[in-house]
Amino acid sequence: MTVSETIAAISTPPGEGAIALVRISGENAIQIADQIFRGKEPPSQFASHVQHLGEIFSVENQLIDQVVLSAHRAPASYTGEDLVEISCHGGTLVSAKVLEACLRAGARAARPGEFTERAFLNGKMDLTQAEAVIDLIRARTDMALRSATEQLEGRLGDQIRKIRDELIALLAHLNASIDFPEEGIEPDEDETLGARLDTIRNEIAMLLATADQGRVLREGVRVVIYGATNAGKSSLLNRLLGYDRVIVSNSHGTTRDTIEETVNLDGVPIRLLDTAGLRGPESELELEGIVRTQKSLQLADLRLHIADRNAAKPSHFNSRQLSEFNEAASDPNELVVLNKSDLPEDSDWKDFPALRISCATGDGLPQLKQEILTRIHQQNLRPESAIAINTRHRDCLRRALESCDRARAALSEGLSNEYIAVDLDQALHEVGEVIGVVDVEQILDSVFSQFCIGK
Ligand SMILES: Nc1nc2c(ncn2[C@@H]2O[C@H](COP(=O)(O)OP(=O)(O)OP(=O)(O)O)[C@@H](O)[C@H]2O)c(=O)[nH]1
Ligand SMILES: [Mg+2]
Repeated sequence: MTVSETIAAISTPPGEGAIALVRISGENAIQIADQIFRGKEPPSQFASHVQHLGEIFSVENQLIDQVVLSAHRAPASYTGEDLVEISCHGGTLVSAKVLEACLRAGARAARPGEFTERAFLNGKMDLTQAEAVIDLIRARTDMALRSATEQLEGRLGDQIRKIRDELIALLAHLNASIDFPEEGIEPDEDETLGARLDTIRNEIAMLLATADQGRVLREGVRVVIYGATNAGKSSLLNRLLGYDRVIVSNSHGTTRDTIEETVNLDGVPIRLLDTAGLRGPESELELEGIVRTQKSLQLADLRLHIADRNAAKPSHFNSRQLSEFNEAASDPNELVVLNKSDLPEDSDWKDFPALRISCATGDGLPQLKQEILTRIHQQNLRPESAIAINTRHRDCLRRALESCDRARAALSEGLSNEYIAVDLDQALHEVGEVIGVVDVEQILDSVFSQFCIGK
């Protein structure tokens, strides 16, 4: 597939830096470079991928900057098209002028992601790899970075292609036995067909099971800090973050809104939410804050219930009100923490089984961090495997799984192979969506190569 327009953009972030990179991609990229670059020889004479020193001039013949330019000839470039890279000085104005020169010489300003989109359209990468580029840029922990790198290398794409190939082979066999009965192609026995279907189904299900990991890698584990007013929730957020992000005060009801920050706990990204303290609200505003607390709790992967051990046990603690959030005291998603261990303990808390910490002195915080990680681990939220699908992949794979299940049910009900083939065809389409290939022609190719029908 060719894309005719030549595009250009500044590929480095805005602002001052040592170097800024301007890229041009498309059929006319090198010809545009010839128009604006002056050096020992024009870019059209450059060997591919070799950097040359020279100067960029505007169409009005004004010198803009001294640059280093390289031409990357199709198809051996990031986009798969002719690609020119110009490294100029990193001033905002300089790079803007270099870009302007490219545009006036005939390029069009690129849309966000358009270079990677072209790489995909020109078959340089599949969709999962294109998505990995953005994951890589956004990665905030080593684990997220590793996962993005592996996806960029095509590990997820390889798994998807394997499932597709199995589906294609199965469909090819089914279709051949339907369409060419005189060729003596025996349909698979129901049992064999069933077993092959089950294998495919399991492979899809295993990929689907990485969706939670994918969410954790891309967004983080949601940990919500909640409890009575003045318990020290905001102090805990500040402590875990390592700086004073939230206002802390001795008056009850200080925090009125939910506040979210990300911390990196031993490589696991954690989205930490501080919430408005729970009490009988004294104003509309406070009530709204408490409603938000409740909403956050519903979406939490882990809840940290903080209480002030220096004060009496709040009435909500073991009452029905609490059980709205917390069905069972032994809920693995709930961690009760008694704060202010530097102060004397109220008799209400005698022998109360909970972790004791002090946000004032930092006592017990290493244990709390460890316990948070243990709980996350127990929920399988700790990303271990590098393959982790995103929401779009999950949507495609869920539909594919349903199609496989329908095919399986059709088989169990003894329906004819035509019915099974319709569902498998659907599954093939849905699996293909993950990597951006939806080419059913391949089934025919596969039929011909496997069964020599054109003899
Ligand atoms: N002595 C002692 N005081 C603490 C500790 N943690 C917090 N405090 C104090 O307790 C008070 C309340 O702390 P916050 O962090 O604002 O409490 P909160 O739970 O966010 O309160 P609301 O936002 O009103 O719900 C402040 O005066 C803190 O300095 C602790 O470990 N020891
Ligand atoms: Mg607070």
